[in-house]
Amino acid sequence: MTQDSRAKNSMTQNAALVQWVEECARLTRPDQVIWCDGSAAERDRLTKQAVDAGVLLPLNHNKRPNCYLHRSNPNDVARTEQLTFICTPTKEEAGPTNNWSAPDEMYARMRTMLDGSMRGRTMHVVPYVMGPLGSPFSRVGIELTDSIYVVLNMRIMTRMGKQALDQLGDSGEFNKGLHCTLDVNPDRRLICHFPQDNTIWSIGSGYGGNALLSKKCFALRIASWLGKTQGWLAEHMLILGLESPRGEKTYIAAAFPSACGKTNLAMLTPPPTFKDWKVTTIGDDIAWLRVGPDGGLWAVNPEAGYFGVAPGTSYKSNLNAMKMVGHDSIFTNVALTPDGDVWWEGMDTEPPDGLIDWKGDAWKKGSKDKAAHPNSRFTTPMTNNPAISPMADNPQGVPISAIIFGGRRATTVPLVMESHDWTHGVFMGATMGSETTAAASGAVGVLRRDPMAMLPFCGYNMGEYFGHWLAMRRNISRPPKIFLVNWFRKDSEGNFLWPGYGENMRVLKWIVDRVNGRAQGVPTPVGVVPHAADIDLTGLEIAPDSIRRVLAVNNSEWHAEMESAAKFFGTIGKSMPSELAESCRKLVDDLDGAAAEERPAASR
Ligand code: GTP
Ligand code: SPV
Ligand code: MN
Repeated sequence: MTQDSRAKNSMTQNAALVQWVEECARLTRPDQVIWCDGSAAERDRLTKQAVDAGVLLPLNHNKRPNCYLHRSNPNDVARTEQLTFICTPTKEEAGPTNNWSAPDEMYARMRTMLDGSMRGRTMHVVPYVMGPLGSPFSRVGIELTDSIYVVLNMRIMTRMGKQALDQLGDSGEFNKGLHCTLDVNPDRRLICHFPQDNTIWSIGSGYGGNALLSKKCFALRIASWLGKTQGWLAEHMLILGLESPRGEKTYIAAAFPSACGKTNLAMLTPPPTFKDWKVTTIGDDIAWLRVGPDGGLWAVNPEAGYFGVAPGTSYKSNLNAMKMVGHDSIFTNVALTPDGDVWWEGMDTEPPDGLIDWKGDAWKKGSKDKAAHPNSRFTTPMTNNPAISPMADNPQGVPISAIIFGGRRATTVPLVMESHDWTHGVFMGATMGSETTAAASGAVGVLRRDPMAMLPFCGYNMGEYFGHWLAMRRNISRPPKIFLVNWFRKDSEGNFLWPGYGENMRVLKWIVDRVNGRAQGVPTPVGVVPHAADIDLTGLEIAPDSIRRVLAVNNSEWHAEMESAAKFFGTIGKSMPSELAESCRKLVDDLDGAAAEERPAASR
């Protein structure tokens, strides 16, 4: 870097940072390099530029002030797991659940594609902090990107701009993210992580988790590895606060796979009979957890905004989400109404005449194609959320009393159950399964093992990850209780047995009561499951048969479940902790024992 260009950069004196930006610019050859300061003036300038370039479409500012619609390339509407790599020195470090490539080979391959790739474009330097400013949890990242859409989303999703450079100071410890849109061709799309270098290179996609490098790439894949080496956890978890009518506060973290209800649970509106309960949101997608001075587990949300699933969001299902996307939000791949507003499947209103679909084409009522893409999203600052917790920005985080794991399961898994202890809780998380959703490209509705909802996001060997979870217990003297939930169990006609959404408050109350030793449950081999009478169902119209079925533990289903879990454990190889394989065997024995007990005397 020349004396001259250093003098021109008034934003930072950080030599390591300036040198790295120079290096990336020499490789990609942008026409200009702009350092983002995060100011409102900068946002306005970039927004205008994006509108002029057709990247953003202004919505009706009377109906939805400061809101914009972005349509991505139809080949680029979800994360692409098959094109996502963990590049560690050995394949073993990435483990059998990740795509792996040797770092040198991947750098070389990508360097060829990045050579001169930003010619005619602007490189934006986006400094950001993950976690509350000044928090011991927080980490700084820098994303270099040629996409204005990415910059504007990063501005909402993170604490972005000068504040990040101030927090970084002279330190060379920052995540180095390089993102180049190229020509949005799936053949030239790669999302690559180099944990040992704290580096992410992402090319060929402009969408969500592929391109907003702060999110899944840094805050989960790289951070999970940092957590492993530094003794903390980076998880695909929402964080919520619950306040009982008596003022008792409980904080809960919950891991569900993509598009399985984190955003909805994080900001749920309790049903009328629970109106004196308060639910507040700390985070809706990612939690960083560490052991506090009190020996408990404390969590922060590293993000500052929500990148939420639009379809299914309505005043009825998620009032707070509808309110928060009323202004200052970016919508991606939703449908456009003739009066310049947004629409998606599952909204409260019928689709109006003259609707334009997510691709920009006229959409006809009754069409078999969706008007909004199933993975269409809103980007909204967390400060828009009417239910935001006063603790959302707390540098110390919040103390977690319960951890919930959950998947999308039509069968087998009851509405809720509690683990017997930490190891069993880790086992519950590790054996979790879920049906795939539109959040990643590929088939939807296919059951797969998705341990801790981290299958696509763990930046190192999954067996080591399980080991890290088990080992964390040694440092936690006051461990949270661990639960498994399932909002998605269905009857034989394919209808959900449980109404979900706000009604999930009833399950949260049982969990809070269990944490405080106040609620009953039935011990079963798979966990402690409430009786229908143990869950507060006042004011809920639900058939007694439905509640019985949603809570049922079926022995043969669980045998099949454990067979599948054991098979999955078998694929992990020698890093698989023996305690968990042992838990699996013990559970099968217990199931056999329970079945023998249940058998009527006559058949014995
Ligand atoms: P990511 O942002 O991809 O990580 O997703 P998420 O886990 O935050 O999921 P989200 O809350 O956005 O919900 C995904 C989909 O599941 C939406 O279409 C919701 O309407 C639906 N959903 C959420 N909660 C429930 C529930 O309790 N029951 C049912 N049946 N559907 C739900
Ligand atoms: C997810 O898929 O879990 C998301 C959306 O939260 S994305 O940012 O695309 O990863
Ligand atoms: Mn997610």
